[in-house]
Amino acid sequence: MIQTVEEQNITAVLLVDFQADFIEDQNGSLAVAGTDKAYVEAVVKATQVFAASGIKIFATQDWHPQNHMSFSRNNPDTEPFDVIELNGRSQIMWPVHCVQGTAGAQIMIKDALFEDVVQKGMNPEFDSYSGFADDGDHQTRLNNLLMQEGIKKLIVYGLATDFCVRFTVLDAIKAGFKVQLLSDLCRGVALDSTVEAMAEMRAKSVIISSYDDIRPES
Ligand code: VGL
Ligand code: ZN
Repeated sequence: MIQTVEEQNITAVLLVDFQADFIEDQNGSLAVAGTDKAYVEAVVKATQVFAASGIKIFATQDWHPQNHMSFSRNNPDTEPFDVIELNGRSQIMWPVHCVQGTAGAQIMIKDALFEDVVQKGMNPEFDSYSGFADDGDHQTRLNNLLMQEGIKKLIVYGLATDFCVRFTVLDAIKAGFKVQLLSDLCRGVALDSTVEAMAEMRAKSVIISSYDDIRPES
């Protein structure tokens, strides 16, 4: 529960990659299991309630060029979900997803609800699961933006628990933010990596709760 005005001012929601290509209900190209209509409605509703309560809402958006190296299509002799060595790192080969300007890249909540949307994954050479920085250590706008707004605590949910939520949350902790993860508003790509991601976040003092635990009065 957010109890005081002070707490409300330093707390923001960070909605991670809630985009059509990650959503079954939208026939997304990289649809995450369990992203059905009920899931989508729950995320939309929760975000509306947070916004109505005066909490600022920020979002990240996976925003790849056509030639992004994380796409299996751009790496000869690979299939989606293969893992290959690329520039000295291990890289999962993803189906083409969240291509800049396409319907699949769209966030499933109207823009007006967001204070700001931070795009990531634009450099074709680097993947960027984290909303804060890509695999080449190039920072996005996110940290400066949150600092400027005086944000100290983030309520995080979205997609996918074991990839972009996980690495965004871990970078948020590293940057000194308190993080509360709403696990009922997240879905993961695979069960084992989702279990691992939850354990890793919990070990870094991320508060794990459900939306019902903190739902503002409405
Ligand atoms: C994501 C895989 C590739 C995510 C983004 O949002 O979790 N996963 N790109
Ligand atoms: Zn991506």
